[in-house]
Amino acid sequence: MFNKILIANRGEIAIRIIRACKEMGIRTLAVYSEADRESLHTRFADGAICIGPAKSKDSYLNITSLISSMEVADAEAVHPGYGFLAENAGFAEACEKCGIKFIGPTSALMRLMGNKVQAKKTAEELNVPVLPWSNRGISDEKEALEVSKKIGFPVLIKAASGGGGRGMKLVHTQASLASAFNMAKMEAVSAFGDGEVFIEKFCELPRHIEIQIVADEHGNVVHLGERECSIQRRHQKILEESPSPQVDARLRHKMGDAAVKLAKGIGYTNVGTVEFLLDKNKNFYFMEMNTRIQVEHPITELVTGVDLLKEQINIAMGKKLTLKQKNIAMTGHSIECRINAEDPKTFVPSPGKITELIIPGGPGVRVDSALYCGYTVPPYYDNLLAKLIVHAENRSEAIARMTRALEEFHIGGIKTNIPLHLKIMKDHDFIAGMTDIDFLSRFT
Ligand code: MV4
Repeated sequence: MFNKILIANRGEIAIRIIRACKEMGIRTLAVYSEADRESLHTRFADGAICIGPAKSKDSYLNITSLISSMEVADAEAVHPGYGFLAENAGFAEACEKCGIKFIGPTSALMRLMGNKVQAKKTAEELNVPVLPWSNRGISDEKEALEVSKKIGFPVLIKAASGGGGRGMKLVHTQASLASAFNMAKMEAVSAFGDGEVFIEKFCELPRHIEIQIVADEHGNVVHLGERECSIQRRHQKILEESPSPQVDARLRHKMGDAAVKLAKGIGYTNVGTVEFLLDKNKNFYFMEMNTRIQVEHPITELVTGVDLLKEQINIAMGKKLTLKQKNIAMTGHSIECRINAEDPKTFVPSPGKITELIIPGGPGVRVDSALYCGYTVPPYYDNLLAKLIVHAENRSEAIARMTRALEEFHIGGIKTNIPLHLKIMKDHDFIAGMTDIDFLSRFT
């Protein structure tokens, strides 16, 4: 049993973690930057330590400060949340060396899945479907051309250390390959400090479907079905739902099996997400594995009734899963809207003081947020203000519920994307469940 957990994060996810700890009788230690003195997570935790200046690099990403905070305050485990150090294998390794339990998989597994060439190779070896690809990192133009011809244009050049869609180059013809290849390599060096790239067959207008998995430290793995995450802009998701309107029980079973096979094959532990692309013909292909709790985890919690944060903590304490695959069912339909501090038309961030706040409620509504009236949203971090999550008996009722909850939601003093979400709720393609990854660019 953990006595005290340090929460190496801020905002709504820090609060989500504190809530789980409190219900489990575990003490919590918050950390905060100088810009977050007035943040709700510092008040909700049992204790709080300032770890540095506003800039993430100097505070939430400062591994030395975090480790010494844990030692000073006697915290035996750390929850990284999402973003910041959540997928930093170096941080997980530093914790392992200091005898601090990192609530997540091992540093070795994070490193394996963090390299997209290694991850893909591993998936392929385990017979998880992948798109035709170079089968290795590609270092020169000549190799790139040979491989691309074999795969067939169009191809995508991706950074091995990239992920989340950053640093991809689409190449339609042989003539434009060399320059795109060299550019991709250079950009990969400057963005990730690693110039390794690989080449993959381009999949046109796919959907992004991901499977949630839960794995204990005794070899038991289950999946909790899928999330449909195609509605995004520049690789930032803005709305997610579960189940996907495009996935039936048979496909869910196949994708879930593939995700569990991968997790078991690599000895994965804690919660994780296996990302797939689903093409027009409903073939699915492994893309990446995320080794963290994700922003959109609540929709899975609402349709399965599983508390993913408590699962994470119990697993990290060495407990065996009590979940059994045959007992996991998806009930009803859940949608999450990410409410961001931004102009709904230009997407320009809009930090500032919240002067009025009315939070929606009523049946089937959940709001995960760190907002309060009078709070000033700092300009230094991501602009997620709140996650508005609904659960209803079926998809059309979930859309109706989300519409009325969005109408109730009032945030005064700053701009938010609530109007954009209301527009999506009325869109015919959305209502029909026709949401591929280009939905939002067609829409705005
Ligand atoms: C692709 C693809 C098309 N073909 N790979 C972007 C995020 C990363 N996980 C993988 N990504 C993509 N990989 C092939 N071979 C299109 C995307 C992609 C995308 C995927 C999921 C959600 C949104 C996306 C937006 C643009 C591109």
